[in-house]
Amino acid sequence: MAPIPENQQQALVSRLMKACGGAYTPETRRKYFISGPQWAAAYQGQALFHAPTRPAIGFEEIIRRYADIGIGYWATHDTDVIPTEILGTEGQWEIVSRIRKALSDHGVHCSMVTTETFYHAVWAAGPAAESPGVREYAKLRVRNTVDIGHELGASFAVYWPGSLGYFVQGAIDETSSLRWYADAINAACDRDVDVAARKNRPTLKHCLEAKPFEPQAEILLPTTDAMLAFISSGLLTRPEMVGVNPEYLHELMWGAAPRAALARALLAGKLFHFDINDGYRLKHDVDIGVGLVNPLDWLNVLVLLRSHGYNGPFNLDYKPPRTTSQFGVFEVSFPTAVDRFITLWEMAGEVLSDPIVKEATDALKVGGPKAPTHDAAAVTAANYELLTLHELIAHRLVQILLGLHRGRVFSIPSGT
Ligand code: 3MF
Ligand code: MG
Ligand code: MG
Repeated sequence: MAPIPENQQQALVSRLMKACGGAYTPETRRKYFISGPQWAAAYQGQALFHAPTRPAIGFEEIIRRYADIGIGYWATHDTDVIPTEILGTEGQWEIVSRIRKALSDHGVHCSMVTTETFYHAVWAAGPAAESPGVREYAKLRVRNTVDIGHELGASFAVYWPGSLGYFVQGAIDETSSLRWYADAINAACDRDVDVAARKNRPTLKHCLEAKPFEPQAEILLPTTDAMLAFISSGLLTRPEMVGVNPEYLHELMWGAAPRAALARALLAGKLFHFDINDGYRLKHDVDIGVGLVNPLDWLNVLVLLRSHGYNGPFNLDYKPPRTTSQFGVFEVSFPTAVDRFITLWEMAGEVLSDPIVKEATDALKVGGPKAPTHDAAAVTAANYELLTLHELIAHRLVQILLGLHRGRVFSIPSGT
């Protein structure tokens, strides 16, 4: 193959993208509660060891591009769109009204707002630092985000306390930090109750998002389970308003089974919001697009969520790779992420109605003949052969994932 001239490269990408097929229409994509974060599309490819690879891009263009793709919801940090210096001042409302216009021009809804409590130097010691001044500032910021959320018509507010922790131990008392962090969440909920009453809107769903490490070396609330314990610790004054926003990869990062972590949140009635992406166990937060690494695990996750009626947002909290161009972000990265999600979601529906999976799971639940309860050997024998169904079900799930349940087989060519 000859070198591809620069001015023919986008056309090549577009042609191969089309050849991939399997794309859903924007109308179909809009039927799912999929949200596109401002920060994901605006990510320029930078990191500690990486310079940016893409130009800056503003919210107006991102909202327009999301709308074209068929991503019907948008989410943002306060500082993704408003400079820190004018947050909480009159100046921010001019920007908020421009956002409202962009959203309404393109028929996109703001689903979620979140407060950035990790980037600016003011958070060097975290949002629940020893200094009362920093903590008052943190309250101002979360209250202000609640105000912005109501103004933009959001239903969810997310909190990721990734800087609630430390690099060196011994300088802070963790129990104080956790109490102070609860004070900030309480301030946000109190403000929400007031604003919601004034605007005649429902209160927001406040969602805590955990990540086991990064950016701090040690994080005080590192897992969704820790968040669930925090919610019921007695420190929150309105725990009924607070739930969780698990992120698929954040659970995988500490070695969890994301599906099991989600199940625990479902049981607690606290699964409000879900950040979707992919990556590897026990590695840093690589934020790869959903389904590119663990499609089988993703299928299983979605089977769980479908079977328990989860109806919250699926937030595309990933980072288009730094090898993807700005053109590629909107022509390849987002549409393919959305389409893999839709495919896996529909496949999960196929799993739930698959006669083999159904008969096997029903048989496991009904069990073998009644055996004397005190007799372990008899109870074992009564169910022994049925348990092979566990592996059979796992095989069936792979068949559904690979389309083999529709009869696709591979044969070895004769003569080899
Ligand atoms: C970091 C994250 C965050 C949170 C966001 C939402 C930048 O790993 O996942 O995204 O999702 O702050 O509040
Ligand atoms: Mg996230
Ligand atoms: Mg993340």
